[in-house]
Amino acid sequence: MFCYQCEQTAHTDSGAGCATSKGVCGKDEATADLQDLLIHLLKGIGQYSTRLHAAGTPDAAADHFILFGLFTTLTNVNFNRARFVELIAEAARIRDRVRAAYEAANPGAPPLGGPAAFTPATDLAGLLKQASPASVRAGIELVGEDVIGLRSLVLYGLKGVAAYAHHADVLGQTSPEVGAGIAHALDLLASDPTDVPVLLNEALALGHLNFKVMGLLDAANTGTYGTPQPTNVKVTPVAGKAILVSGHDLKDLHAILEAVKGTDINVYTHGELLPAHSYPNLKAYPNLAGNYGTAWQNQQLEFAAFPGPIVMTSNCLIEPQPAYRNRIFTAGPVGWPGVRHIANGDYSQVVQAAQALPGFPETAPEKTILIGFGKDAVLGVAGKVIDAVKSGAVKHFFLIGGCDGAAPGRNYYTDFAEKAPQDTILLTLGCGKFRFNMEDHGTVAGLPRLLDVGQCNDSYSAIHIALALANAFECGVNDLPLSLIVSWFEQKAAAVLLTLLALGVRNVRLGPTLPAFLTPALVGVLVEKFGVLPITTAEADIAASLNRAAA
Ligand code: SF4
Ligand code: SF3
Repeated sequence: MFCYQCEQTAHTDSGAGCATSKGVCGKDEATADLQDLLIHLLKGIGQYSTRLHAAGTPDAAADHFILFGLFTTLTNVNFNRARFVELIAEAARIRDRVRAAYEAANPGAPPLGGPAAFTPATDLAGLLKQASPASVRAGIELVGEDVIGLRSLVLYGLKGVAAYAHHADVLGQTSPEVGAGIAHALDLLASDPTDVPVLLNEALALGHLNFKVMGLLDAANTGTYGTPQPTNVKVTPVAGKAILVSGHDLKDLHAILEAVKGTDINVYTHGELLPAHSYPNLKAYPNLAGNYGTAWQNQQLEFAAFPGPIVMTSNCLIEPQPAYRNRIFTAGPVGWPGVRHIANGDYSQVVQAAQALPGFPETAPEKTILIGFGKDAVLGVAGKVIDAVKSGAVKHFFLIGGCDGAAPGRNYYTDFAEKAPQDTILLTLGCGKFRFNMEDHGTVAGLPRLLDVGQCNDSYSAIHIALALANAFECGVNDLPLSLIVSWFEQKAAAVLLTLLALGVRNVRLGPTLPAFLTPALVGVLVEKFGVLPITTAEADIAASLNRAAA
């Protein structure tokens, strides 16, 4: 096994990367190797799919499968090796189907090589023997660390794009352009590319594609559940039976709210599902009681203390503890061996589990937090925001966005939010906000100082706000009194970073550490071409941001 796709990858004397029998996240060697093989087969599908797209005859089912398959390999999504054996077999069947379509349309064309020609074994032992050439490090002795790192940047960015595209896809928002872009990237990776400019261009192309995907996701969420509104959300439990829903997937939450209709079961959101409370068509459900807990890395304590069933709809899942293993369920791309999986959107067994479990014995003293500042809510008060900047009442905006995690260096983000001057506005999104969103940050110029834009899935909204402000001030995004303080953990964040770079956004402060797959040479490119800055200390970075804006 070798994996260095996330921020918490192992660091040892022999370098960065989880390379023993188990990754830091709990992914075991067999599962890691099977994920590599699944990606290898997805590359093979991509080789044919990109040609079918070019001919105007895409296989939509293959495109859906690619999104789902890539999503299962994100950090903290699926740890179930048996599921990967099934997915590999399904991938081979789909690859054979797109190959047949391609060959029928191109009689006499030479067969494609590489992953397109790969025949997976039919059992676990056979598959594990085949895994080594599919590793991200395969061929490193020939091409070197920089090329492997750049291929990894493309692959991990691609995984993030695919995950967002899958979220949009389940709500019916997709486009052939997305399928074509993803197949193109897989086809390129299948060719074991070594050309640095080609790989860099592909990374930026994925950044642009991700912007489109996130626009589709925004349309999917708002089109289905309405436009997010500023909303006070209870973050304290109420007496009664309870279900906890975590991850990012609004559709699963909606299905659960439908399943508990007419019962007295309270549904709580966890982690990245907090923003669900701001959608009119979700908050209208009386059973949606509030938000419970914080970010993903605290789930083992929080889930153990929750007195009802828990549903993981997407990332981030970590090893279920015995205290709640028999009352946690997975859905969609998520999986853990031995944990019950809801494959068909039927949540009746979760409802039954809630009825059988004790629920909260009493109602805690009420506390609420304000959320729901997506692009429409913020731009609805754009006049006020612009006046506040022009009058000098608001000096600067900080977008403190992205993932949370367990690294001690992540206190930086708490410090940053606490130490940012009172005449600044803090925009936030992603699960990193749980480090500071339960505090009262006050108001400035009649506006709340902390504006919660939503999930990491809502990065589109934040970029849209920045572009609209730049338009209003008749300047570029880089000339706004705005600094982006990005915390990354997994591959969705890699995709968002590529989008920011592709859109020409400079001076992104990235932490808590830089990705291990970025070699010093690649970091040099990011610093020189895109002005990416590693974080230092909150005090120094706040001062530097304000000085730059004043200069
Ligand atoms: Fe290690 Fe992260 Fe890969 Fe898990 S996902 S094996 S923690 S690099
Ligand atoms: Fe968080 Fe996993 Fe990235 Fe959606 S839930 S931001 S880490």
